[in-house]
Amino acid sequence: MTAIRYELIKTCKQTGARLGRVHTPHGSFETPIFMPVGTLATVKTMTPEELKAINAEIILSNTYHLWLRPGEDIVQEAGGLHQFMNWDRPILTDSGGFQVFSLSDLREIEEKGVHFRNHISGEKLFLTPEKATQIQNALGSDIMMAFDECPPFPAEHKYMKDSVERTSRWAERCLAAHQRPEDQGLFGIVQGGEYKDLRKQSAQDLTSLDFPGYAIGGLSVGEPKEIMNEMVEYTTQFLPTDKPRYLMGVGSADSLIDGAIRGIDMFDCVLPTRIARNGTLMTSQGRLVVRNAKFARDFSPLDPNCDCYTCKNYTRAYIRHLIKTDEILGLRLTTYHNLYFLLNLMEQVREAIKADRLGDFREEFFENYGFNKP
Ligand code: PRF
Ligand code: ZN
Repeated sequence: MTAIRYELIKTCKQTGARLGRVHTPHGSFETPIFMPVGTLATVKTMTPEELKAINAEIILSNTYHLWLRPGEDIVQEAGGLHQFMNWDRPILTDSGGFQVFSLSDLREIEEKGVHFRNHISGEKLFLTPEKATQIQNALGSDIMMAFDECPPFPAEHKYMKDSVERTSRWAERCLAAHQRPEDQGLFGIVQGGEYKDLRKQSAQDLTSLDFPGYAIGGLSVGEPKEIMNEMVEYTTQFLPTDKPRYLMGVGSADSLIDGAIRGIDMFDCVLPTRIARNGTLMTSQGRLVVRNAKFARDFSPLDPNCDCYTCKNYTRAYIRHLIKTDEILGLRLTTYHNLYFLLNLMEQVREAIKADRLGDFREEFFENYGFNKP
């Protein structure tokens, strides 16, 4: 009867990373996994066929954006988000909590919800846990997220404690408002910033509510990487081992590996698609800024070790030209490569877990990527 089920397949003997499988009403996927972001019911520049060609198994979309445009009623009338956008694999929707805080100025938080201005029209809006849940029920995503507050870094302990407690009350209200538990799973989101006592309190509050999965939110908001890793490592001990764990908004290659090593199963981030559109590529040798003049006559592929469509057929010089002249094909080719790169990286992470060698894989990868810190 539950929409989402997690199956733990094995843990890596070298690192403790988890290899698992998440079952949803639109099929299952192996974890750890990266979810490309399709904010407005499209992963910018990519058709669903292209996403499938690079083995995207689940994508993320946004409650807040789809509520404003085109409106969840229209998506529902289309038959739900899967039908509306022609994507028949799993979809996760974020609740709007984070977007309200990151996109809108003039917001005011009260117990009932958040007042803010529409970032497009300036119109005054009010989002509540019930409303965020109702919108996600109308969209019909496989995995819905609870409506939370993601405070900025750094925030004072007193503020964070009040916020964590409010987020727990909101999570309970989301569960109560949820109308489709049989075909949509609602995940709770642990907050608490850089404070261990609050991370523990938040995780304990949420796990007592028995969600089918848990996210770790409030990280990758400007804190040093060491703090993020420490908080992830600390928080997972309070999460059940038989439910998926999702680290929200994290998508750099090194952080995906370091998150997997700490027991994270799911990740999402606009990073690969966003930086692709301004000409920054993720490669096995680190980041490459293809706009640089030094690539004007470079007729080699973006990443000589990549066998994606872009790398098999086009040169750095050509892609640099497309990006500098704002040609649409440039955006498509760079987005395709960056997503391929990260999805392929996660495939390698899963293979390394199967072989109990994720620690060795991390060393090799970081060596080539030009990082070499623990
Ligand atoms: N909450 C929600 N979405 C998010 C975050 C969060 O804390 C983050 C934090 N990096 C990204 N996306 N609801
Ligand atoms: Zn490539």
